Amino acid sequence: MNKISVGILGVPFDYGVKLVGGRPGARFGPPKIKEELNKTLKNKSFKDIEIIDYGNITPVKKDPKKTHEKVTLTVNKIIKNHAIPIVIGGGHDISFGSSKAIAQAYKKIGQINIDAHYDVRPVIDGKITSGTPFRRLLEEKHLNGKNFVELGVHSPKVLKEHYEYLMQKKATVLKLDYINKITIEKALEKAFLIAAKNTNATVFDIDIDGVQSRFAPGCSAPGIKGFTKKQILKTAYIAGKNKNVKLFNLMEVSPPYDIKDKTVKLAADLILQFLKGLSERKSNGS
Ligand SMILES: [Mn+2]
Repeated sequence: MNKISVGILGVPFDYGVKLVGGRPGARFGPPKIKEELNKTLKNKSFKDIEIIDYGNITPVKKDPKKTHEKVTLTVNKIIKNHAIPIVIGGGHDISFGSSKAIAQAYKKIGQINIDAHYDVRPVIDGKITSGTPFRRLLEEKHLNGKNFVELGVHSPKVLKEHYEYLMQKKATVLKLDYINKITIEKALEKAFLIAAKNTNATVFDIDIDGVQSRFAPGCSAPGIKGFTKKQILKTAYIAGKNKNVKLFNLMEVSPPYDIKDKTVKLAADLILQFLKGLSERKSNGS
């Protein structure tokens, strides 16, 4: 019986957060989250899953584009080794690099993003900020809007023109209030169907700022509103279980703003839930 391989890659880079005017600090996320994860994995291993640490990308200083290119190359390598990558940020701009690798490998992809924001800001004057990853994926045709689902937006600060851009691209937006009305399970069921329609792989993203600040204070832009801890853990489990999911991007955890390692611990728990889901994917024979 073959094991499922998982490749964990850290990207300690938050220059994109600085460029958008946010509070940098997410570059400290990968080592802290890995440390926490390894502590837990010592006592709790998944017998059907082999976990390989691919280390951390050495970022190209003040150069998101080149850093993302390095991410794409390494994620390609992980895929070639038949492993499912889990990419830990860093700023959310990094997801462009990892999702692009999945698009190269699988041709047609779907993308699900759990986030307080849309992250479809345009790249102005070549400035690739942490608010741009999905705009870039859509514009560079790695992703078709019809297979893109955003879950959890609630902030009154999100721009109307970004919403309109998404509608024009035929993307799907499920706002927090609506998700709470229909339940997170139902919302994800919808999201995964949309992402899988006529595609070969689905990418699953969590921006930790989509979670309520009482559970995840350690990020650039914490908000009082958002998903609960229970909800977000459920999303990672469901994503792990879904056989179409070929990449998990876990972004924006910023240890310098964390309180008692709450956010780092939550991030490690999210990976564990994803792994738990993956191990069940296996036993389903899928
Ligand atoms: Mn984001």
